[in-house]
Amino acid sequence: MVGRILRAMSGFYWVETADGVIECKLRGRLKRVEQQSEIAVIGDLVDVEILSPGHGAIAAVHERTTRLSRVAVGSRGHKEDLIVANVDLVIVMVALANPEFHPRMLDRYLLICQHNNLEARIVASKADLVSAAFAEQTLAPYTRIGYITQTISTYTGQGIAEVQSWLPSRVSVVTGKSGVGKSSLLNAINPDLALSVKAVSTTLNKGRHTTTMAQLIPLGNGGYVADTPGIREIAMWNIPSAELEYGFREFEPFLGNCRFGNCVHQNEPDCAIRSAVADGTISQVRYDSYIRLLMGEE
Ligand SMILES: Nc1nc2c(ncn2[C@@H]2O[C@H](COP(=O)(O)OP(=O)(O)O)[C@@H](O)[C@H]2O)c(=O)[nH]1
Ligand SMILES: [Mg+2]
Ligand SMILES: [Zn+2]
Repeated sequence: MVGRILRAMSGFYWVETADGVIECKLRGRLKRVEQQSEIAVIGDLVDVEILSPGHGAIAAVHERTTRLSRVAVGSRGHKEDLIVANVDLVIVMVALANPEFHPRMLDRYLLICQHNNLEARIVASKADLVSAAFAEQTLAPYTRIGYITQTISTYTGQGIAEVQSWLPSRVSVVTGKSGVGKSSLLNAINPDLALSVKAVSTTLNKGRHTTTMAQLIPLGNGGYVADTPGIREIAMWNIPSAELEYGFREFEPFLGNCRFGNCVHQNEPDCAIRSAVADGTISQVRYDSYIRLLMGEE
């Protein structure tokens, strides 16, 4: 029987099958195979053998179409830390206010998606706290380079139906810094979820980390969504500096046009990227993000 892993914890996997959700462990022989990355993660399609009602074993993991991963902290790119398999869409959430909008964080998430070859769309939340003009101006650098964006408010309901229309028949991941309203959005989309929504701590304006574990939620329309842990986990992702430029999709037409083949577009002469920034073809905000990431800054 084929199923999809919805949740994984301490060697147990909850697999959605035609017979309902089955609690599984891995077959011994799967565990013995040396792996470059996790053997099974949420989103994986697996073959399940039923052992007793509601219990089974994962006998095989199907080949993954896509993966959302980061490099394990400290290992400098040697071990892949896979978060979700078979992701079709990443919804990157940013708040327009409270916490204050920072392009750096958004660019970091977009970079991760670009690097994993995953489609990313941007949801800008808490539209009720800002003017429509501010929202539009904030998103302009992204719509201009082809990102689909949606401004929402879970308080007024603005934009929720649009985001909902993205979800059927695909696996989506909702990601973004803690406190931007991920759980609120998922609750608005599917009130049955009743995910916990915690107040943003006002002292530091740093969202609290309330979602502890990623899980895939079946929406009943062939769609699944995962509410992934926020910034602490995924923002540690480390991309080699030579590969950073590929994470910025608007750089692509200019790559290869610099005087030096190994140009990192920082202060080399005759740099095609820097001249595109100078004439406004590439946005200064995005270029600044690139430089910060190049310098290894948070
Ligand atoms: N003003 C405003 N606040 C929101 C909105 N959506 C969520 N919030 C608040 O933002 C805080 C964090 O929400 P939560 O869904 O827990 O964020 P998460 O950490 O990303 O899951 C809570 O206090 C919510 O009430 C919104 O559309 N407008
Ligand atoms: Mg949450
Ligand atoms: Zn250059």
